[in-house]
Amino acid sequence: MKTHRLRSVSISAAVCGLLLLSAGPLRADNLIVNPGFERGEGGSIEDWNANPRNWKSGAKASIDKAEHHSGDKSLLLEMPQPLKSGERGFVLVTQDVPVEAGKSYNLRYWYKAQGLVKEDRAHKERGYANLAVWIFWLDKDHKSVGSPPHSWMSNIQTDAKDWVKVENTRHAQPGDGTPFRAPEGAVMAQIKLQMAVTAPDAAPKVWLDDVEFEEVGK
Ligand SMILES: [Ca+2]
Repeated sequence: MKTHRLRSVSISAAVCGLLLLSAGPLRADNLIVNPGFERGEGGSIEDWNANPRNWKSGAKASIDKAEHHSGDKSLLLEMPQPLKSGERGFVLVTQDVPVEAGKSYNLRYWYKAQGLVKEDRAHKERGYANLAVWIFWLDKDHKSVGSPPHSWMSNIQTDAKDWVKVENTRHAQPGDGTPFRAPEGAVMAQIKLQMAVTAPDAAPKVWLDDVEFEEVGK
């Protein structure tokens, strides 16, 4: 029987303590992961929450390889079939990003759109088809905080043949100013990209790319 005598080797435990110092601001860091929708295939959109159970009347979201602002892909929100009577189409894609209460953030994105329908208040029966972008502010228990607990950035109802940049806009809250300030108690911003359709004949397509959410001044 062989006995292997192992030489006693003094191994100094290498503790790789990474001291995270508060580095000075160099450039703005985009807090969105997979902002250009380059990672994902079909209905599998990495790092984003895209749950078909929340979608209605055939509206859907997917990674699109035909259109892109950056890279090779974009996010497509679409209503492939016109609605049946009384239906409402809806599709939602979200991402939660960490924020600090009291700090301000820029939100921008690029989009293209075809088939959107502008609401006509004199003819509400004609319905609408829009791209809406929201920020919902959430506390550590994932509950809404703030008054109001959200910022409605966009309510886009007109088409764009070419890529259009949207940055720090406000819809319906003109007094709020921009950029977007995280309210007291907020630890998370939920970025919501959604398309809603009530127009009976509409079959819109909206492409989104390069979603950027960054702390102001970083
Ligand atoms: Ca892209």
